[in-house]
Amino acid sequence: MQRVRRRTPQDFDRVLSSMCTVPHPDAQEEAVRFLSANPGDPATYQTVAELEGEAVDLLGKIAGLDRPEGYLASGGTEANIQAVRAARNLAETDAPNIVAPESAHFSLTKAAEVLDVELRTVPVDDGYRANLDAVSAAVDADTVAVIGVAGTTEYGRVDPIPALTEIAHDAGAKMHVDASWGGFLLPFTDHEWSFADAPIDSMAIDPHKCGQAPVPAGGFLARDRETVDALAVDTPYLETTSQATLTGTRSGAGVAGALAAMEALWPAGYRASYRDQQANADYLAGEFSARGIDTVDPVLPLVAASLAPSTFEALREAGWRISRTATGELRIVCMPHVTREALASFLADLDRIRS
Ligand code: 0PR
Repeated sequence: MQRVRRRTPQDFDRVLSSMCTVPHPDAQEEAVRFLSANPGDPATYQTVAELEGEAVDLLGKIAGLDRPEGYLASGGTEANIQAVRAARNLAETDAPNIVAPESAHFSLTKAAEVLDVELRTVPVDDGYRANLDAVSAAVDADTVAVIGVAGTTEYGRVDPIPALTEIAHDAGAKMHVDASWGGFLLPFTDHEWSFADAPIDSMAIDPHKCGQAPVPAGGFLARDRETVDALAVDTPYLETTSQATLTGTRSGAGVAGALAAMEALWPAGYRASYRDQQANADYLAGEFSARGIDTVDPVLPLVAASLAPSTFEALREAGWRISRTATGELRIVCMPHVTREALASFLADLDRIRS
């Protein structure tokens, strides 16, 4: 019998700009056991469906919601699309729009395009957070949702969620929080971001980012059943007669892996990770500043700094997997796999290149 050739996946040693990370080992093992179960057909695959319920309950705990509705999505992109879709389906307008800060993830551009909703992006303030006056000016009677980001992709900033929620609800729109990246860090900070901090309607919160779960595991949470019902379509020939997810067949691995990671790490493990990640980001920002490099203060464990394009390219050549913000700054995401030693070695390469 011919054997399958084993390929070695890239290791994480020099990956500094990704929002994925090494999963918790037990979560990885658990994920493999559920690779063929399909939570998209919960009446047939009952075990994995139960696990999904438990995972949503735990996500609710993390996000400050007692009786959470929702499901495990493929990632933040799907959760954001679904939030916009639910808001559009519940609203009564022929010309729906959504309002989001320009710092919002590009998945909202996809959402607007596939759902035929107008995306109104508004400027951020000097601190890279949604400008409230600009949001107020952009909403109108056709606004179906306002989006705030709790942990932005480029600078790790947290939008003023309670104030945005007020603007959204005053306009008769839903409030969606994109905590895809920040959701597993923010419970250990003083930021106001969660269902407990403001009457938000829905949230994206991804176990496969800072939740240290295997990919794919995103989280879509809603305060009310109505939001999930607005997404349901009939599935006449399945054992389960309706489906609210965007994808059909889904990976049971995502569900089982996410639950295992959250059971292992919530809350003490995540708190310890957050502290280490933030300490690493503060260290890196301090080292950049000491070298006279303009650095954006890391509110969450994400450091942006101005580097000459030639230096950036030389670091890439040296094997570092790094990326840039839209305005060209180096961007380093201090995920759990990014160690102090790796950062020190990165700085040594930086010094060698700049000397
Ligand atoms: N919302 C926010 C705030 C995000 O940062 C991201 C992903 C998403 C939504 C979308 O999540 P999914 O990619 O799970 O659908 N931000 C990362 C980024 O664009 C995604 C990523 C992850 C990119 C790992 C590269 C990588 O190696 O940078």
